[in-house]
Amino acid sequence: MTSVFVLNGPNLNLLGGREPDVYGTATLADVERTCREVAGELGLMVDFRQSNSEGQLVDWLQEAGAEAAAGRAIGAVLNPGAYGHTSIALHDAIEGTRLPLVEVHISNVHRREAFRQHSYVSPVAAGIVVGFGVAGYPLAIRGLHGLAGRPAADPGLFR
Ligand code: CA2
Repeated sequence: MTSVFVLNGPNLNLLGGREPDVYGTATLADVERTCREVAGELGLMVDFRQSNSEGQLVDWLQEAGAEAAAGRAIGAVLNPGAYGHTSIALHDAIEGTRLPLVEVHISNVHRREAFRQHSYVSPVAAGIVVGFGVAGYPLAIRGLHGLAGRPAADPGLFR
């Protein structure tokens, strides 16, 4: 069975606790459940992970890239958290493995502080889902599934 990786970066383990006005009240366990439901509808398994460590996320992106290259995964949904705004290493891991990836941010980062309005992940993402709350995760899985099988060199263009 084909899988989809859903990777979460720093502090997303805190979801559902503080800052409900920004991030809502759903926990990361709730997000995982929703991802499994939508992936199940699409005939996909979910590999759902969270880490506060940049290097761990790089390792997981490389693993997801190898699984995608082998045809065992359709790619990854990534909420990079704050590393999206800072990490060239995440950018390089995605680009270097040609991993089909959809970037998710729960909040609309473009309505927030200037430092959240740049992403090192976006230029190497096939698609971006921003500002829909945790509903962005199932949207991203559906979007990635819709892109699956398109040429890797042109993953983001619909013709
Ligand atoms: O909107 C998003 O999904 C973010 O990736 C969330 C990150 C933030 O640094 C990005 O700019 C946008 C923060 C992760 C969640 O942090 C929490 C902190 C306290 C309580 C709940 C979540």
